[in-house]
Amino acid sequence: MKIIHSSDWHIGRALHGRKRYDEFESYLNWLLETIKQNEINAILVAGDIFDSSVPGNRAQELYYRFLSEVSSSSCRHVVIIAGNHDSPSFLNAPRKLLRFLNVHVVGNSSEELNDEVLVLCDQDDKPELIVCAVPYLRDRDIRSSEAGESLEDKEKKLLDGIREHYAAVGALAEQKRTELGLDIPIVGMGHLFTAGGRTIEGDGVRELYIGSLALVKASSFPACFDYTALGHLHVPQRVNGSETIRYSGSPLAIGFGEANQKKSICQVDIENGAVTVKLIEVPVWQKLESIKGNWNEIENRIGELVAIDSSAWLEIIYQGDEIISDLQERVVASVEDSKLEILRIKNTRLIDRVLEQSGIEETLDDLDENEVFERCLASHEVPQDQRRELLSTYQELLVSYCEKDRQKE
Ligand SMILES: [Mn+2]
Repeated sequence: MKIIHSSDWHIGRALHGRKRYDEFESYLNWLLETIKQNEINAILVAGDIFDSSVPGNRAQELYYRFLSEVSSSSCRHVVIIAGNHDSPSFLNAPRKLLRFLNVHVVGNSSEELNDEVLVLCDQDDKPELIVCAVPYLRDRDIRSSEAGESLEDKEKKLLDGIREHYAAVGALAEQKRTELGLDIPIVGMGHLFTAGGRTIEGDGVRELYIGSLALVKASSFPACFDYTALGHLHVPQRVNGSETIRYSGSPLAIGFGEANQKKSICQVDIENGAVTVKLIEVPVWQKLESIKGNWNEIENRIGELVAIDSSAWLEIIYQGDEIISDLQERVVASVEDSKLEILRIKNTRLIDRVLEQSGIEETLDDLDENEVFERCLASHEVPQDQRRELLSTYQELLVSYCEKDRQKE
């Protein structure tokens, strides 16, 4: 049994306003070729298929074209779970139709555990693999909140709920395997943040749960899982050093912070109970580079890139002491007649200086949601001892806002 595990495609996501459909298309074409060449039998996509809960038509076209092409290849099974960026009802809407292509979609968790425990059969209709396809578990899917609960109570309930959910699907998978009387592998899936996971600033990994303690432990996954295919973190990594509990990571660098990262997908081979995992590196179709430093350093690096006829997309972060008021003009002039494209210019010096005075040059783009709220608390002179609770209440509100499935009617 040869399986590919990928996640966090974020189809449709733009980078500082620059659309990236060519890269998404190149990735899906490459993935299809890789599946054919390596004679892969199943692909598991662990959430965040789309970047938005209302993906544009071009994003949808890429997704459906990939599904129709993959289903006519050696790949007998496609299993897709929703991530926190996906709309569960949007992913679920075509699920009955997609079943005819051997594509299984699990958009949300329901009372019916059978929907998450899939028995997949080979071409002779003989069961060959069980997949516990657990989607991103929304707070309301698992936790029944009560008035007057402390933050710690809420977090504990959430973690207990996630662990119990995995224990229940694991038990059901084992029960099904026993009933079948076949020694077939069980693979788990999930879209969550595990304790010890690595992220990179600016990678757009949205905080999933309220507070910071609610990180799922690797031991929450049942022992019967031969492999656990996770999504959400964009850096490819093992969980807790385990070879068989992994994040595949995103196939594209989602932000400049990931520019130098090697992206990969996991190929998981399961043969007579033995699991081997190898990483297949994803090619880079669009080079990204972040150039930081004083003006001389920035100018020199741009010069080097122009000389090699680079077509990289650049982020320029000016950190020099000298005050440069025409930074934008200088940068634009330095890439003139080249293939380089400037996506973002940040003048930290200017911000530092102006912040000392009035803060007016700071734009919303430079702050995340929590920082905006912290500024709000500061400007209203809210006492320090009240801020922690207000911030956690605000985060709770933010999570429930992000999790609302607006397209659902
Ligand atoms: Mn995610």
